[in-house]
Amino acid sequence: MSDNRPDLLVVGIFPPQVVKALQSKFSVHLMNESRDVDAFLSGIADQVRAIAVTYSSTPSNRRIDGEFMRQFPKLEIVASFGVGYDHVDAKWAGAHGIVVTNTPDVLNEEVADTALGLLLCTVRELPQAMRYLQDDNWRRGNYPLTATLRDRTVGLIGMGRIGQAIARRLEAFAVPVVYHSRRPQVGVPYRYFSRLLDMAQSVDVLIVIVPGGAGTRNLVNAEVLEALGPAGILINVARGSVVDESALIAALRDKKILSAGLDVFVNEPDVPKELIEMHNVVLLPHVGSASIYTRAAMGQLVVDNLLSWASGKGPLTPVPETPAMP
Ligand code: NAP
Ligand code: 8YV
Repeated sequence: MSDNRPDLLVVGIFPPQVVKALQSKFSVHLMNESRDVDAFLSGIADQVRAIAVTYSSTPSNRRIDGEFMRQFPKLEIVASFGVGYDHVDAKWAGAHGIVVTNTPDVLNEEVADTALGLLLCTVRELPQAMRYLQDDNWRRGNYPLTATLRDRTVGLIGMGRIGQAIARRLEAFAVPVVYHSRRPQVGVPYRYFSRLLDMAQSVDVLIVIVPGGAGTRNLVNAEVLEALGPAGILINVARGSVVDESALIAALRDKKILSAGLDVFVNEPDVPKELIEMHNVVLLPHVGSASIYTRAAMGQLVVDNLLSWASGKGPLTPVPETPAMP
């Protein structure tokens, strides 16, 4: 320890204002700036009491699993940037007295906006129409007519914080909403399906907004896509792992579903070539929460969690798997 501030390891790339705020209260070690990561980590392992981590698409980032956390005998808290924390083994952390925090709620509206934007772009082929204009095709004729949101029912896979923000927007579009989750969500007016397959059979759009990780891996598989049917549209703003990517590619290629709008992929930032070359997809580079405003709020919540923990008051937004107090 260089002074009496707690030693904090930063994994992944944080906005500069977050790093600055952390540097004023912690002795900060930036893993992504080290040339020899293993030597860097073993040099600070005995001092690190806190980790700040981003769910990042950069290959240099690491999963915060038991093997990683075990290196730091004094580790007390892992503060993750983002609401999804499938890159952190929270169960292992909880079993070893380490608290994990995430950044819920502050991004709900942004991600819901992105989901609706992606849905509209996918149904009405708006990015494809723009490319048509840019390629100077308009003077040869109008862009072909597209599908519509009218007469569609949307099935949300997940009716949590962001799911409910998406549903509210769909209500304003006069689009009927139904949902699937493991148990009914108290206080929402939408029809609940306990079986995803039943819901896929009765809707025209599926929007995926559940956590990633083992519990949801390949939840949307070939059978679900087949049930969605040839007019069906899949929107994924959750995690790539929730959708069987090979089954999705096959379903799009074989016209088992109409189209897909994807903000997330199995192996980011690698996106399968087959998807990139398809016409009936809209693909985004994981930008669900990526506005200056919302990323600042998420960064601030990471800082506030760490400050609250360091002051002895306990973290503000611990995840359910880990203890609420330091
Ligand atoms: P949340 O409030 O915890 O809601 C999660 C929902 O998923 C709940 O309705 C939950 O209901 C359901 N669920 C969980 N496990 C399930 C399972 N195995 N099968 C079916 N339903 C399941 O989470 P949130 O704040 O809305 O965030 C959701 C996820 O969105 C995050 O975890 C993250 O991965 C993703 N996300 C992506 C972006 C982006 O940039 N694209 C941005 C933010 C978040 P039950 O517990 O009753 O099943
Ligand atoms: C961010 C996200 O892309 O919150 C999440 O779960 O996926 C996004 O908001 C991510 O957290 C940035 O690291």
